[in-house]
Amino acid sequence: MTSTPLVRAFSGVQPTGRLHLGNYLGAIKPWVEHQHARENLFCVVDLHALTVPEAIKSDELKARSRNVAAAFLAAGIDPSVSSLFIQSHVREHTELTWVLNCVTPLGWLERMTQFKSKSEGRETVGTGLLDYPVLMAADILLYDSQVVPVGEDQKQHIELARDVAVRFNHMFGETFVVPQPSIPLSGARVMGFDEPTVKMSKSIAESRPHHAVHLDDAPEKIRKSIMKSVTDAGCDYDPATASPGVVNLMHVLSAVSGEGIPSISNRYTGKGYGYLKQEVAEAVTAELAPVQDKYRRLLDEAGYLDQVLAQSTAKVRTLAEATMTRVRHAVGIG
Ligand code: AQP
Repeated sequence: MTSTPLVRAFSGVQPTGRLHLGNYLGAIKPWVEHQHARENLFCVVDLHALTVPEAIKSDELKARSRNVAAAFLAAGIDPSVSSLFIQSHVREHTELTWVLNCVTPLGWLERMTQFKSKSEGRETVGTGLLDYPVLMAADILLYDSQVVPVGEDQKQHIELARDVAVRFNHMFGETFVVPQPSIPLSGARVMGFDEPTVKMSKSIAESRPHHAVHLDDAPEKIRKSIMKSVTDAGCDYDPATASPGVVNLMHVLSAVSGEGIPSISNRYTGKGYGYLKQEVAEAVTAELAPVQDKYRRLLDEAGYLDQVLAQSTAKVRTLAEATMTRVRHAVGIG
């Protein structure tokens, strides 16, 4: 009897700062939930972190990459079914990026909303920031990934990866698998607790203490940030009309507990927002407690983490080398 091969999924997180609840609910938690139904490659994308060089102190980047890898394991990534590695340890990511750069029209990159928002107000912008989506396309296409689980903010980049794959295949013959995004229903866009009209973000959280809940925050800090979260003066839980802060809290609760938004909205109708905040704070604290415990243990006994990273890197390198052999042959290099 032959078994159907599992769908291969690739996803990554940048080591640009401490991971927050948005990274956890939008990306890591859904990865963990689906990992036994897929073949998974989880990557700490440190080359992406270099696109904002001033945010990175070189002595910190290595440590941050390890911390993100430890957070993946702590959140439940199982290395017996998932590969966990650091992007810069597999050189083919940069080689494929160059090849893809040469087939990607500049206009496609200039249209990316993340490039526009991250370059806004800056005097100079590194070419790497513009090229970020091509590096991301290379990450995905290098492993013949069929599915890319991400938060909603990355949807446009996945569409670009698809377009690049189709264009390359058209120019040089069938070489790449065309990937699909996989976006969770709840938690796909967690908003800042201090400003619920902007996406919760690592870089904003660096300078605003109650913007985010970090995965390694103490329980008192988690409660404080959620209890202080911005709502409004009314009492509206209808997801169609409620203020962004209330909708955000309901989505966070739904993503953590699995309860649907209509049910949460019904339960709270007629009650003050303080009750909802209280429940969200308790649910998030309880959800993160075992993750935090395991995270501390993993960083204390680093040998296990190094072993997982080394084994995974060796495994994924084989896949990357096979793809690059095809690509070099298709374009006539190497
Ligand atoms: N607020 C969010 N809600 C839901 N999902 C989110 N993700 C990020 N923010 C949210 C998802 O987390 C994964 C990893 O993201 P990333 O670190 O690679 O890049 P990012 O989206 O740029 O994350 P940040 O936190 O906003 O970092 P900075 O401030 O450094 O740019 C992705 O799947 C993303 O969708």
